Amino acid sequence: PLTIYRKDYIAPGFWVDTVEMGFDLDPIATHVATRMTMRRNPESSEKDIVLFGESLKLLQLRINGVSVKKSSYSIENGILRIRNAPDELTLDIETLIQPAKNTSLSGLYVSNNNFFTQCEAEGFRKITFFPDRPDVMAKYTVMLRGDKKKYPVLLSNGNLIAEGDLPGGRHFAKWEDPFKKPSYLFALVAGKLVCQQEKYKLKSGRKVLLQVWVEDGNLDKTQHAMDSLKNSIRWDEERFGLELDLDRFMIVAVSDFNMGAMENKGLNIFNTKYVLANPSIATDVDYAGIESVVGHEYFHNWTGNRVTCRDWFQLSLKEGLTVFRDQEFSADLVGTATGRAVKRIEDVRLLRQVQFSEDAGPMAHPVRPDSFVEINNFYTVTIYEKGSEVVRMYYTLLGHDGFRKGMDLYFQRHDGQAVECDDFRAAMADSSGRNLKQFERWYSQAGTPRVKVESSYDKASKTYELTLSQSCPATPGQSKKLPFHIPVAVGLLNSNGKDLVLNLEGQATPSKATTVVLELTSAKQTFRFTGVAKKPVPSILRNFSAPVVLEYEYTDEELGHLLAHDSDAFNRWEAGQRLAMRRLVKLTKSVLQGEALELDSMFVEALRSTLNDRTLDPSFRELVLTLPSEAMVAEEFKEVNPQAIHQARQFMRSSLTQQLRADLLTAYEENLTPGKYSPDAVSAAKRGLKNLALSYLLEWPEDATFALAKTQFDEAQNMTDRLAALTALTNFSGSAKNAKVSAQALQKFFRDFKKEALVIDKWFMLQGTARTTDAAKVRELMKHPAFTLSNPNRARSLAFSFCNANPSRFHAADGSGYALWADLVVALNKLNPQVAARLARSLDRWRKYPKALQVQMKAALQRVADTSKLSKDVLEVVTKALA
Ligand code: HT7
Ligand code: ZN
Repeated sequence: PLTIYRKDYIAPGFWVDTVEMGFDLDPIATHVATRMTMRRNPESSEKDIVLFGESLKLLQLRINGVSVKKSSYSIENGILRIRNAPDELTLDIETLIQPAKNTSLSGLYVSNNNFFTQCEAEGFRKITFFPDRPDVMAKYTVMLRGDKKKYPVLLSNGNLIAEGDLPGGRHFAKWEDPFKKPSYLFALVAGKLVCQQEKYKLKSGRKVLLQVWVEDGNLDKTQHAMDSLKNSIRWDEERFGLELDLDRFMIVAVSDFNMGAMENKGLNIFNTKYVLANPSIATDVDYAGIESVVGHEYFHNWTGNRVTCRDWFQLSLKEGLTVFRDQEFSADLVGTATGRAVKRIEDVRLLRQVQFSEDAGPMAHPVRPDSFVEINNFYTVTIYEKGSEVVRMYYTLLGHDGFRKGMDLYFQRHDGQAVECDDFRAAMADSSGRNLKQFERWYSQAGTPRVKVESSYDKASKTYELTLSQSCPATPGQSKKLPFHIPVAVGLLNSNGKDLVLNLEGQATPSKATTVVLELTSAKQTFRFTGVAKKPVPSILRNFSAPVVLEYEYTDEELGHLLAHDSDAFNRWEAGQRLAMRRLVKLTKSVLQGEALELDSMFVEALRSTLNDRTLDPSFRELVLTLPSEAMVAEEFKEVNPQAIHQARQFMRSSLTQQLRADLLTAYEENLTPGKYSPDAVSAAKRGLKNLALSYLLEWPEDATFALAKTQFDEAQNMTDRLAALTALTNFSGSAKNAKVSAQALQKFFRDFKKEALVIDKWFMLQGTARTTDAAKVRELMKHPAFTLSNPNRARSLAFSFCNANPSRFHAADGSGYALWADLVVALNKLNPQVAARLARSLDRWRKYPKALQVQMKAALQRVADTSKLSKDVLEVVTKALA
């Protein structure tokens, strides 16, 4: 397949100023008429008009009203090229498309008889021939026509400027977007939908119309999305001085959607998963997800839409920055210091578990990639989550106000433009006067840097030295790395657990500072603290100040000290994770060597005192008690044995339960949240700790705790408690009688919620990740009438959850997991290449497994690679995995 390189960028040969579109909506054949005014770009080396198009039937092509002669244009490999065009022109194009046949969910498609579009990254070219690249920005006017009964609602970007009836039971709506935008932000929605709407007053006093559109029957599930939208609008005004620039802002929910949501100008389209919520169908995690995704898409209006990307290699310019903004939004909404830390811990957990693994595999790429085959494969955790960490490092280096100045300068310089990651870095550098040249390597070099720290204390001179050295492993196409500019936030604790006031030699530290940011820019550097009366315990990489792996030889005692006292809540949690990880690695080795398994009391007691510390927020206690996942443990091994890791972790969980039973029961009882459900942080935190305690309690086969879970399941007043109880019941390994009760609960759950698609997704997910579920069980579940691969949420709920989140079963020795994976990827490839390619990534790390598994994984990969009519999406993933 064709590889596209960043270095080959050339500016477009023609700019487009205005686009007028007319749609005659019909699921079988939609007629699209497009008129664009174009002018030559004198600065481009491209002389022709270059338009992209895919799966289109071209009906008409006219320049200034005259049909273009066959000899003046060509269509080859998805490119319509017109030669000898005048410098200024009006281009008319008519195309015919087939939305009902479009199962890729990119371009114009049909879901539950309604029309939706998804144009990012390159879906607009499935609607009409167009310079479908983000640096071509134009003003759009859109006329929608369709059957009034079937499609009573007709929406597009911007403002509604006309609507009315047409002959034959049809009607029209005309929309005008006052802002110029790239084609990937175009959207239309048509069908039977209803909305919750509200007039909202901006800080400036201007009133705007907010709407949340859903299918009939779902209006009782829109309030949280509406509240999240209002919170987002207010937050962007307050934190960044950014106002909503439209008079109308719409969110539409669709159940068939490839990703989470899409930031189309003024008409955000969302996966129902990130809109619909009420206490009986959505969990606390769902509520938090809705808040952050609504925020994310709204924040794109400035970081992505007003200032967009020059080309898709710059994707992290908008995505990394917008993830940083949505993370800060959620943290600010919780408000408390612990709440912020909890959010930070959750974000870092995702980064480490998924992005660090990506960075160590065959798809590793820089935050600003140098090449791709299929851009849809580059909507990755590296672009999003690592990209956000890169933005966060500016924030750490420049401080709160310094970062804000940088953002202000960025908008001042680039509003209305399509720019590069370098332009963002320049705004941060120029506004602060700091040299951020070396910082560029965070964009150009892939791989997770490792920072090794050594300490030495000199009693005579009362100095404490930290020597930091950095390295970065080779990644595909990048064998040697240059040093990064790494901010390492450090504090020192005395023997009472109190922070020392720091004096860093050669650096002016703010008076009374207890955390300093060391700037590591060379391969190796030593930092010296003076006036240190006694040997301290260092708290390094506070708040996870850089996306690196920190290596420091802490003793268990030091980790216990940090877990008990560190003023930096992130590192307090981190100390507990290090204690747990050390033991999980040791236990896994014991499993592999057939040795007896044991858990030491130091660790158990450290967790006991955290669990019982009522001065700590329940959400923080929950995180400390949550063991590193099996995937995280796997990262510690050169060769991974998923069953051994599973056994070791399960042993740790059941030993903890055995020893902490009384404490867990107390935590359970103290954190009940009777009364009306509220998703607020305090109540959610209580439920989180209570349900964690429940999941532990059921690790030890005992009728009494099983009954506790059963009662919670039967009496739950909300989905958080109901699902937690059902998960615990399903994973319980007790008597046959209990197993029957669990199975009945699972059936009841299905019956009670069979009309709620998002809940049925949970039902499949729970089974996909259940400890007893093997590939055969997944195949059986795939035959269930409620299962379909055509709906991405449903496919993810079973197939992805099994392949990505049930490692010990997926990696079964008989290769049944891999055979299932290959069947699924091949089946999905025909329906929806984007979703297929995501699933294809489950075998990225096949080289990390024992030989016997490697052979089977390689064969499965090869089987997929050899499939005929493989999409370039899947081909890129499996080719890179096999390379
Ligand atoms: N910017 C949006 C990305 C997106 C997307 C990309 C490829 C295919 C389908 C897609 N749906 C949404 C989402 C976001 O980051 O906000
Ligand atoms: Zn985004």
